[in-house]
Amino acid sequence: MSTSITRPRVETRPKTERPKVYKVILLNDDFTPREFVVTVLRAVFRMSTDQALGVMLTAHKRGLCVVAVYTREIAETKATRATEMGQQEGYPLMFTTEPEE
Ligand code: TYC
Repeated sequence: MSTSITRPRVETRPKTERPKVYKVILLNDDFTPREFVVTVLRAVFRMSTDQALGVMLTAHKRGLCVVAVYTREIAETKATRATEMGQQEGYPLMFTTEPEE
């Protein structure tokens, strides 16, 4: 009688999938006061005043600035909340989201 040996199959395929992340992008406009943009960045994205000033000035000079990167739901919630803070004051302040490559 022959004896057969069964070895466990070993999974060698590397797992390369990463959770998709989304950028929150701040767009410049000509009407929202600089100080208000800083207030929104501090409140919604929990930035220090220095960080918020840097992001606001980058958007002001270049037209836009990546604020932060999150999972899709968090990115969309924060972009909506931040945009709505501007709308409540009658400002055209706009945050958008975009998947990161
Ligand atoms: N450009 C605005 C101003 O001069 C300030 C501002 C900066 C508005 C960044 C939006 O994303 C922004 N009052």
